[in-house]
Amino acid sequence: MLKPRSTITRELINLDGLWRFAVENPNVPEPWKGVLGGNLEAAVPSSYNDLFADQKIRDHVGWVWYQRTVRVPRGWTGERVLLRLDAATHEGKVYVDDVLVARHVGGYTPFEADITDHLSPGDEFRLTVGVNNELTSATIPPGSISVSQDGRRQQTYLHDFYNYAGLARSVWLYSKPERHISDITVVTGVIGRTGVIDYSVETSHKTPVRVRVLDAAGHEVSSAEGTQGTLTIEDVSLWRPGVAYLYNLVVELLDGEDVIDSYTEPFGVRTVEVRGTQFLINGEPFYFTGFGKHEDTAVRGKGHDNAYLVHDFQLLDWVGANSFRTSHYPYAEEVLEFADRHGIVVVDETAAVGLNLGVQGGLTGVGPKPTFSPETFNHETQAAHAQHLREVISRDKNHPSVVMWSIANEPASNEDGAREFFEPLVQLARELDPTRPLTYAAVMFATFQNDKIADLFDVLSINRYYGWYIFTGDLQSAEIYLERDLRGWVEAFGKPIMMSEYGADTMPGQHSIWDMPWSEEYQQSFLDMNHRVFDRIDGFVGEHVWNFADFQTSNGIHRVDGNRKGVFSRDRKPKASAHTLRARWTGLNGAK
Ligand code: GCB
Repeated sequence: MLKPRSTITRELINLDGLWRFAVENPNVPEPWKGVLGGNLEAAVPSSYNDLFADQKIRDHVGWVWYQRTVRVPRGWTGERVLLRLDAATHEGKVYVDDVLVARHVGGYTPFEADITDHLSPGDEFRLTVGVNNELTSATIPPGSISVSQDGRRQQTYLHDFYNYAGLARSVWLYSKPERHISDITVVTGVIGRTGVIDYSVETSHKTPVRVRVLDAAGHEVSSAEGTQGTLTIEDVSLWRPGVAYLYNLVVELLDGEDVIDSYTEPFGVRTVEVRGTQFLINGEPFYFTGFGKHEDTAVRGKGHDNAYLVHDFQLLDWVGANSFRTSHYPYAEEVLEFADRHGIVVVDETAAVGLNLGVQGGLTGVGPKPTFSPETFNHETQAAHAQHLREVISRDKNHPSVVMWSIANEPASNEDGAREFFEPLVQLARELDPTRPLTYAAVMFATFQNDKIADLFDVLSINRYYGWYIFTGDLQSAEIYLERDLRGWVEAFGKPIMMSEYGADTMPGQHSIWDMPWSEEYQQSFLDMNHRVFDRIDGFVGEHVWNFADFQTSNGIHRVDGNRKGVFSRDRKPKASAHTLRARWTGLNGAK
């Protein structure tokens, strides 16, 4: 699905701002049929949960309603008119006046509605969006709903971040011509100093297509005709980690000499390959330094915010990070575009987090029921996962910053049924994108001896908390067990291996001269211990600390206003460990 853009044939109106807001009310069964009651307003984009001083809204399980009026520009006569929601977490229903025009399940991917036939240019209409935050065994991520003694519906889930919901990304009204470009795929290669670009274009009608490549200065450097083909760029400027270079692919639909639709897709020329135990970008070994992140800030929840976007990337640069993982869901497209422009490497993760009932068994890893079974996570869950994969890869396939897909975080890959669940998904991901390596982040209970799916993937991403959840405060034992564990994976699979999570909760201002968990010094020593181990292992391709910043979670006795494993606080102040990482990573310079 193409991101809406303004071009010479397309116009774009941003609908962000303050919308009327109401929580579902059994006395108003069809709230879209009139003006929403009450006097609440919600900011878009933002999660709604933390906006209001009302626990009932924060804890609500079910539908909430957003509403505003919109006018279709008079000049859009003859054009197709579309609404596009970058995300409605986790399910959205869109009404134009009284009419349902779109329904979409999946909280972190965009969807749109063609509303041309419901309106005339110049008309004003009532736009109402219902958003549902429920997670079940048929959603990705999964969850379950129970009813408390006093009749309240309560949402539980198996992932460690707060279930923020609402319209956390932008909403758009846009126009495109009747005969239009509907999709573009760009795959890049390099031969010597020549960039080789395989492109393919999908169109609504059979119409001649012209494509042109413009360099960063706007000069045309290559062109071709037809819906698919190969373009070459002589003396190509590569997209490199830390040194981004983007070209523009201008795609035009032609009717004789007339351009009837035009769309510009930025792209970078780079290659990604796993060879032996190396992860290669442009044929050169790449060592990941960085973090698992979250979309999470105070008040906004998961609401996209450009100020935080800029600042977070500044901090990544300051600390010497060259990459991050979009743990545990695909982030707003603005984030990937920014990474494309600034040369930050991204491991793009799906929202498949919590496919693991073993976590309910604490450190035993044995849950109350098997994770994969007809009663627990089943064909319906798998179908939702497959649909989510299709949407993520279709949205993100042209971003040069994205070098690998992580198709799940901490699934029960050690349990029976894991292979049957994941093998078809791996196959699907490879069909959708044969060019990028695949990984998943392996949970503590999945060891090199009992994991059932690692051989299906290209890169081993390992989440481990030696020195935190086990051997708490005993870094000497932690070091021995961590090394043994990682070496086991290396020897069993012979694939590149990276640490996709390691971290220790830390309260800023807590200090100790001892190995004292929660102190700033302990977080530093914990990281140092991990790094000593990584540096002793051949075939190690990277380290992503958990987490970039503190983030909100559901309530728990081991959470203090959320998860405190951030190297930065939630408001992005460095803990002492930020300086430890900075010293190491600016030294490594990504050139390990
Ligand atoms: C994990 C999860 C992550 C949690 C983290 C923790 O293994 O992947 O989502 O936040 O552990 O801090 O417990």
